[in-house]
Amino acid sequence: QDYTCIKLKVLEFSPEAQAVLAGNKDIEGKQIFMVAATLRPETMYGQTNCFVGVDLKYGVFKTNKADELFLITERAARNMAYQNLSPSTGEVVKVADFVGRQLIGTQVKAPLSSYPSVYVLPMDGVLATKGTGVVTSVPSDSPDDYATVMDLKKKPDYYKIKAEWIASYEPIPIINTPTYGNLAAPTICAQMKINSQKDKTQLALAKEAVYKDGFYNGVMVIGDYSGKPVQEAKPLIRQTLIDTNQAVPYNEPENLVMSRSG
Ligand code: ZZB
Repeated sequence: QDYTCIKLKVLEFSPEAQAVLAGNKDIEGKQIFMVAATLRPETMYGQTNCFVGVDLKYGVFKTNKADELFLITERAARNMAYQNLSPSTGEVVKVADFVGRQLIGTQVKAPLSSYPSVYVLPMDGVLATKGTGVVTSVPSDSPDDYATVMDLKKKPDYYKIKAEWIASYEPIPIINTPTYGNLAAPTICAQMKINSQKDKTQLALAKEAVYKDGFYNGVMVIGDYSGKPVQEAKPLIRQTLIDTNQAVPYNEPENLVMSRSG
C-alpha cells in the first residue's frame, strides 16, 4: 500500500505522557510528531481528532531529521528504517515508550485541518499490524471514524475522555458526491442505521461504498482544489503535504505471505 504519513505535531502531551517523558534528555529541544498513515490525503481538511489503540505499544523514534522524532509503533519504525526515514538505513533508535492510553488527551496540530488543534482519543479497532498504529480521524468521509466519534460523544465517561475533547468538533464537508452529498460518512451511517464502532460488518460495507463513490464521483468542496474532482486533487494535495514537510510517503506490503509466495 502506498500510504501518505501525516505528521501531527504534538502541541501538548497529556499529563500521563508528560510524566513518562519527564527528565528524558533525548527529547529536549526536539519536535515530536504523531504520524498517521492514510490512503486519503485529500480528506485531511476534515481531521477532527487523532486515534490510538489504548492497549497498543508505541515508541518515540529518531528520524532522518535531527530535530524531529516520530511517535509510532515499533513495527512502523522498522519499516521506515528501510525507507530513508530513520537516521541511517536499517537503524531504529527508540528514545521513549508509551502505551496508547497514556496518550489520550494529548493535543496535536493536524495539517490542513480547519481546527487549529485536535485531541488524541481512543478507538477500539486500531490495528497494530497496519500503518503506524496512529490513525487520523475524518468523520465526514470515514464511516469508522464517524461511528467512533459518535460513541465518544455519547459516552465520554465510559471511554475515559473529557466531553470537550470531541463535543464541538463537528464533521467538516470536504467532498461532494451525487450519492451521499457532502458528508458521506454521516449520511451512509444514518442510511445503514450504524450506531457504533462495534457494527463491524456494516461498517466494512459502508467504507467500501464511500471509498468508491468518493474516488470516482467526488468533487472537492474545500481548499486549494475546491471544484476539482478528487482523482485530480488527491495526488496534488499529497505532493503539497510532502513538499511542505507535513507528510512523508510510506509503503507497506499489503500482505507479506502473498508477496513471498509471489
Ligand atoms: C484518513 C481517512 C479518511 C481514511 C477517510 C479513510 C477514509 P484500508 O483501505 O483498509 O487499508 N487506518 C490506517 N492505519 C490504521 C490502523 N493501524 N488501524 C485501523 N485503521 C487504520 O484503510 C486505510 C485507512 O484505514 C486509512 O485511511 C486510515 O483511515 C485507516 F475519509 O485515513 B484513513 C472510506 C474511508 N475513508
